[in-house]
Amino acid sequence: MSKVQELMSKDTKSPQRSRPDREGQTAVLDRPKLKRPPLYKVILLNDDYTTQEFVVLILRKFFQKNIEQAFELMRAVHNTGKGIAGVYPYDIAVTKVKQVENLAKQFEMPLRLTIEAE
Ligand code: TYC
Repeated sequence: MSKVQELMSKDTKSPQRSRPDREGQTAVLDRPKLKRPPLYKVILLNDDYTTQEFVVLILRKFFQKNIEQAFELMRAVHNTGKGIAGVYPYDIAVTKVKQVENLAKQFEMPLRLTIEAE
């Protein structure tokens, strides 16, 4: 087998941990191991003025909840002060907070959200 054939025959798709036969060898042909991005909780905060209906709408539109999930979470936030709307990589979490707070502003609702590292 030529050097080129040898190179082509190597399985570059499997991560090294699934190749015990290559343990201890330099992993130049393996794909770099990708770390998953850290995740952040988008936390919905209760207030006295945002309508329950608006919160349910937000949870359906931005956080992919169905009617039952949205209503249950809205009631939980109403009763306890806060609740997790969703968990996302940082940029997505930040974008959701901005989009929701912008829409709330347009509807003159004081709805607020925060972000917390998982
Ligand atoms: N407490 C609000 C009311 O009774 C409803 C509400 C629920 C507001 C959840 C914000 O994140 C919230 N109208």
